[in-house]
Amino acid sequence: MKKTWWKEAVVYQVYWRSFYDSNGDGVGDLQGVIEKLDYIEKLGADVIWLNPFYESPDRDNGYDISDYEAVMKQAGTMETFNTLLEEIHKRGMKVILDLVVNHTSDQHSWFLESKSSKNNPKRDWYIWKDAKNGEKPNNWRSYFEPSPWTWDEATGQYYFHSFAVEQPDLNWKNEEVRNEIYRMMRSWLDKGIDGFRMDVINLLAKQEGFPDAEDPDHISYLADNPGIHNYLQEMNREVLSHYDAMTVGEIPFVTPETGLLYVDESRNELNTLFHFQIADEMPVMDLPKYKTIQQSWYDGLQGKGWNSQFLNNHDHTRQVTRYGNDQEYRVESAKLLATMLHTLPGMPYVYQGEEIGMTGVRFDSIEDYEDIAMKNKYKEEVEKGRDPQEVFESLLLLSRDNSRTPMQWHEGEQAGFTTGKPWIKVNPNKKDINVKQALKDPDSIFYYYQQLISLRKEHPVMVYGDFEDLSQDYETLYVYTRSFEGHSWLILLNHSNEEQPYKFEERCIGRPVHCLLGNYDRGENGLFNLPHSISLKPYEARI
Ligand code: TEU
Repeated sequence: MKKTWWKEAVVYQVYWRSFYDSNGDGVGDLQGVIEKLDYIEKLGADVIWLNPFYESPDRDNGYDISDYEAVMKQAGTMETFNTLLEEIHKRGMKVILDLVVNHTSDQHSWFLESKSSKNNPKRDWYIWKDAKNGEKPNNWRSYFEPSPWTWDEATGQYYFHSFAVEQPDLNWKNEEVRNEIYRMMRSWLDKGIDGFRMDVINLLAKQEGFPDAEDPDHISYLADNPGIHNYLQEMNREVLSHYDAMTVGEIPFVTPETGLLYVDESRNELNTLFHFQIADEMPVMDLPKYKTIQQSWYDGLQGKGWNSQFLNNHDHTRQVTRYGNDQEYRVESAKLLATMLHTLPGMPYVYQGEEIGMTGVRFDSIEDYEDIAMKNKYKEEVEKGRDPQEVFESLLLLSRDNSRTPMQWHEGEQAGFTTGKPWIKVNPNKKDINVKQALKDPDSIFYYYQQLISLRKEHPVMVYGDFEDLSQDYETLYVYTRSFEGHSWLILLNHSNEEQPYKFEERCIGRPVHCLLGNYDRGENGLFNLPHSISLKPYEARI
């Protein structure tokens, strides 16, 4: 496939409100990101993805935007953003912004106008429907609420929201809406940003007529509807094709077949995608399933489109807690997961704090949590009469706050995140897990990531190599090769807390190899011939 800068990049996700607070108000900010750019540069990341920092009432941590072209007070000012952009570029890095255009805030002036009367010129910018026999227009659920329909008393209609009540969906059928969004995108690109992470981008098109769902709890009816590819091709034609920008679509509920339609290079839509087959179908590590999902995406996209690799982000519990072992093998398993994500085909994403092995969190009470998804679900279930403690417990593992606690810079007050009171509590394990300590320890997870990232710069096999799984018969071992221009890498991963033997295939035995990187084996053995079998230590990873 054609070489491009973004295929070779490693992206570092900055959830700025939890990254570094420069002014002591308890919320991270863009100035804080500027002050920590040297840290990100030291890690070696090429691209920074910044979560939304636009003006917003902040009901869903910035994903409810009230002005796409202004900076939210807590984050800073447009001047701070301009400086940040300049400082990122000065260091040879790039930056992509979150594009949230499925919905706006209910405080956006467009929605306020739309809602003001049935004949307002912007009425059709959102999705309004009459009641059906005095009831809601259909039986659907929304992501964050029991129903996606909210009644507006003043104008006597329901409006539609895929997420919270405060996040009305835009009507993408309306050409004025599309043109206004394209104009806004161009204005950011003209400023010099390097691309977009596109929030739930496959939700833009809605099902014609909003028919009732057979299984209302399975909300896939919200996504991937007819018309979506016309919008994205139009967006590409009108905006993206005029810039050297990268795009990654957040695309829930797709398979490799439907996912390919978004990223097939010949279709001119998006560059790459986040699919959620792993996050949605694999609550804890299930390696055989993981391998099957990886294989199907590899087969589906091979030679046509580009994948992304991630196991956590601001919505998904930290990977070492969910898919590794955050207790006795925290360091080993964090390195193992990193080895895997950086050697599987696709762009690797590092979510802030992952590079020091930050873990999920368990606060004592629902009061300590901020996540609107969790809080709404808690309320809904408790109102049904369920036991509050039981509901609380059931929401802990996947609460989005698991990955939203402040970045742990050092062991002191508030982990060095803020001098004030943080908007969300710091994880009590800051004493053992923090940046200061990681930078002092040559064996730390941080330096392991640094090595992985620098290997990518030297070895195109890591980016463009063909993939072959050599471990279909193993439950807890993942062993595969990447091969490119006569050069082969062999990756061995033991996803268990017990030592595991692995037998090489006939064609591998005796081949000369050396260890490039490992979380136990540091390559001191030099060149050796592959034996018939080896034994991998708990959570051992080797390239
Ligand atoms: O997330 C959308 C979302 O909830 C899903 O993509 C989910 O992660 C996936 O289906 C797997 O279960 C985005 C943002 O990342 C999130 O923070 C926002 O709250 C949401 O959109 C609304 O803008």
